Amino acid sequence: MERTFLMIKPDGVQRQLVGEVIKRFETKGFTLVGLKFMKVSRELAEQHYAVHKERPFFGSLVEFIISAPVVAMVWEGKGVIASARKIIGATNPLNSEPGTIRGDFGVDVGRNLIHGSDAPETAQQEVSLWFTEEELVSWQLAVTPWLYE
Ligand code: DAT
Ligand code: MG
Repeated sequence: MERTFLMIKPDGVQRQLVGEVIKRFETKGFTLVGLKFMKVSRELAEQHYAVHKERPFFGSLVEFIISAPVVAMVWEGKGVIASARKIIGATNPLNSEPGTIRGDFGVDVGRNLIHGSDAPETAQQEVSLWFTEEELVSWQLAVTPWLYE
């Protein structure tokens, strides 16, 4: 079963959207397999966003991610990587469709509330960067037969 890494960024936590965000993934039918509330170290933030190292916003992005607590999560389900990106919405909240998390709650690209892995390879990398095997829980929702044919 596919897994993806999601992180509610400091703005999402400060805006008190943790429950709202988790609810959207729960009601969609995905399974939570990892969850932690944490302050992010500079080293982890830089590793996580290493692909953007040369971009002009890299410094402020890292400062922002380490500025206040985040919620790191791993979610599981059929097609969860691409589906989570759709639920999250476009990178710039002004371009995100209403009904998406960024479209419903954000206005600024530097305050877009949540991160989601963008592809199977990055999902795998990010899950193992943020979580140890022991921190991930393999379990099955009791409603599985009502979610999957
Ligand atoms: P996404 O988070 O949708 O995968 P990304 O990987 O292109 O977007 O960029 C990572 C984060 O960097 C993004 O969530 C917010 C920030 N960012 C991206 N483009 C930016 C820009 N032009 N100005 C400021 N911050 C930006
Ligand atoms: Mg990205």
